[in-house]
Amino acid sequence: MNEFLKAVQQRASDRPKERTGRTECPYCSVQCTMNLHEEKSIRVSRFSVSPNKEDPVTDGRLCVKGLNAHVHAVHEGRLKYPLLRIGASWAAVSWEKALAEIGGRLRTIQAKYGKDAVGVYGGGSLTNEECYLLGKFARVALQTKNIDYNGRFCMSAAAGAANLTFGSDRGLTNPLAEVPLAKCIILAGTNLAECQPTIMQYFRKARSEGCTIIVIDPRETGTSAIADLHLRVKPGYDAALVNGMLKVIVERGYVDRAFVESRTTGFAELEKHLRGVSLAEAAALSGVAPEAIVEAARLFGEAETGMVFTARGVEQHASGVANVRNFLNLVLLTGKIGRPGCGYGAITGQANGQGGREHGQKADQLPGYRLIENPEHRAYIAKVWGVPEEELPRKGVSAYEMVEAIDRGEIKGLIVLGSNPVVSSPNSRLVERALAKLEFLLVIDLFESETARLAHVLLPGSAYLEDEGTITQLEGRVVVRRAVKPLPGKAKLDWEILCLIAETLGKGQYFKYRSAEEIFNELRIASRGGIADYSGMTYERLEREKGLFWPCPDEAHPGTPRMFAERFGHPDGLARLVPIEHQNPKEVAGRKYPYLLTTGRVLQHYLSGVQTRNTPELNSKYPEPLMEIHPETAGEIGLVNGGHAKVSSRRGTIRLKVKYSPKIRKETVFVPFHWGDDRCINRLTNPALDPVCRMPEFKVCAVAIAPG
Ligand SMILES: Nc1nc2c(c(=O)[nH]1)N[C@H]1C(S)=C(S)[C@@H](COP(=O)(O)OP(=O)(O)OC[C@H]3O[C@@H](n4cnc5c(=O)[nH]c(N)nc54)[C@H](O)[C@@H]3O)O[C@H]1N2
Ligand SMILES: Nc1nc2c(c(=O)[nH]1)N[C@H]1C(S)=C(S)[C@@H](COP(=O)(O)OP(=O)(O)OC[C@H]3O[C@@H](n4cnc5c(=O)[nH]c(N)nc54)[C@H](O)[C@@H]3O)O[C@H]1N2
Ligand code: SF4
Ligand SMILES: [Mo]
Repeated sequence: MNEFLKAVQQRASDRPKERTGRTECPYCSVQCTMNLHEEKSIRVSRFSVSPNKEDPVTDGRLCVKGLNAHVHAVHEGRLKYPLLRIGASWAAVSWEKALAEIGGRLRTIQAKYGKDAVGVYGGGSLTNEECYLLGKFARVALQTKNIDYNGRFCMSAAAGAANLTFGSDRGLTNPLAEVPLAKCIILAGTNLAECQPTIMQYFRKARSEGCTIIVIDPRETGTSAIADLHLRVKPGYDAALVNGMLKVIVERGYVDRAFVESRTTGFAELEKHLRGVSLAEAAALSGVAPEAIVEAARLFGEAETGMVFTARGVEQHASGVANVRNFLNLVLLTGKIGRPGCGYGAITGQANGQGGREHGQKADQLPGYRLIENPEHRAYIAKVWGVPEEELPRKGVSAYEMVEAIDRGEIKGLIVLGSNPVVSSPNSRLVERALAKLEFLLVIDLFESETARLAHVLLPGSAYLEDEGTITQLEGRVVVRRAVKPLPGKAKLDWEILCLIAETLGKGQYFKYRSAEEIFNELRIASRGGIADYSGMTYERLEREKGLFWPCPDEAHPGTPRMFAERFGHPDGLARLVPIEHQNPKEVAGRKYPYLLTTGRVLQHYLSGVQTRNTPELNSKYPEPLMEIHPETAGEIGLVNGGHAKVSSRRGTIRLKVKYSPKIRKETVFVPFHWGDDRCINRLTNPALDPVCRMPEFKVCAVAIAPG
């Protein structure tokens, strides 16, 4: 047996077999902690969870997904053995055989077509250690430039905007504890009540202390229920709406002149641009009454303190970066950042949505938020990894563009870890078609996902209960998650699998880790001096101090809960105001496709749904996608509540159950995206990409609707 594999297996048998202890929810970015309990009887084990009252963020609150998260992890249907495709079926094989197959296939493809012919596709559910390792694996073990991850579909627009405007990107600039200090809060395109339910308490508390809450969303949600003012923007028109607000802010003298002068550049250009903006046009474009725009501007402008939060509703557009930058203009013009109760937050999505975009699994990036095209950054990381700088690949392409390259035959082999692109990518029919063309697809998952079904080799990876590592939650706080349960069957830890494949490719000397902590200690060095500097963090400190906020550049540093108190991240320390021209969405409603489709989430399901559809406690409450539609619009089309509709875009047609939603905009329908096959709404969505960050336009496309 391969010595390396022997060592991995020895470690597995040495690990404690305890099955109870403190863990963290694998789902959203709040990272609620909880205690897992096992009740053993002779034949079966029953698992349950209880809240952790000492949680630093949630005081022990858990949402329905967290309460049931363990169910998928202990599910009988978990993958337990490496599987090899034989014709239309799978054969369970040993790790030796699976690794030999993987090594052989990858080597053959790279010898025949070049190093870049193998791509790597990662995810934001992975720990920091695994995200870091995946980037290193692509650049050092495979030496391919083609690596990217599902965060392109998630945080990329907010990250792009924050980097351009502030010179640094951390989801929330302030800790959640400061939310109740804000006197006016704008929640734009974020449905916290269903997507991060356990932090709603902060917003409720703010409200009870006199804060005014403005929600910007085309439909009614659990979040809009707490709003004092709900602006039902037409999908795709946030930038136009904000231009209207900015105009009012300038004209009515709500600009914080001292802040603008001392902390920003670009005011003159922005002011000039706003002179050309008409409130009437902003209202007509965005579908929000001019009086409501003025009122929103007044409330935010007059408030002493205030915060703006955005999420995917504003960001998942082909103009996502510009949309977010306009909200940042609002924050900067009114001087509402860098002090208590004043700041901006891009609500991160996945468990490790934040850390996942910092340590090198992005096409253009190296660890610590460094850039792969920057000569100094390359030299530093090459030294940490012990490889010549010239051998590090250059920048690759974004997630959806990687799929297009597969479709064109330029990428022949792909490794997918922690994502299900067949369900979660826009224009998902193309993704299915492209992945089916691959000469070799390796998927490492917990279940046979829609993507895994197309694999040639399917490896059983680790769930959150089994896998130790650090996660950077939405505040920018890094926390340690400990393993509380052994792996099922022959499954292995995700990071061990990467090390094993590296060994098979003859690069084992760069991947000799014995624990996640050892990987973290290397990540700390790799991040030193970078924007996202973790070098002062140790597992011991992270546990003792209940997490640390980055940057944390040395072991005596307390971490940075509030960003930008004195300066922004650009070399001159100033933030950039910028004029934003409104752009129409890539598809507007027309004769053939007269309605607008927007997509998103429901409380009970998570992303592509592989984990939550395998959780009966959640799935039974919301078993199929419902299309939310205004009853009047439904009446015009001839649809009834609970009946079915056929929905078509330029890319395809699917059939969905109808749900009346009296407060959604009349031209807009909303469909959640947690299902595959003929219930996959991404068969309809538009893959038009943002020019800066390559985010697809998930949040608006034109559709036709008929009874069906
Ligand atoms: N229950 C649950 N929670 C989750 C997840 C999940 O799958 N399920 N996923 C996690 C992840 S990865 C993420 S990224 C976050 C996402 O969290 P959110 O971004 O809050 O979730 P979405 O439902 O995608 O979109 C939010 C809102 O945007 C609105 N919207 C649509 N189009 C527009 C528009 O053009 N402008 C504006 N202003 N609003 C618009 C939608 O109506 C929706 O209510 O949630 C995280 N939490
Ligand atoms: N229409 C539409 N599409 C969207 C969005 C939208 O709002 N609308 N939102 C986008 C957003 S924000 C996101 S984040 C993406 C996400 O979409 P995906 O990237 O597809 O995310 P998941 O469903 O989390 O996929 C995770 C896969 O990895 C597996 N998995 C989970 N945890 C682990 C682990 O620890 N180890 C291993 N080995 N496997 C694991 C799961 O079983 C699942 O098959 O979807 C995007 N797609
Ligand atoms: S899904 Fe989010 S809010 Fe719900 S328990 Fe998990 S981490 Fe907490
Ligand atoms: Mo996301």
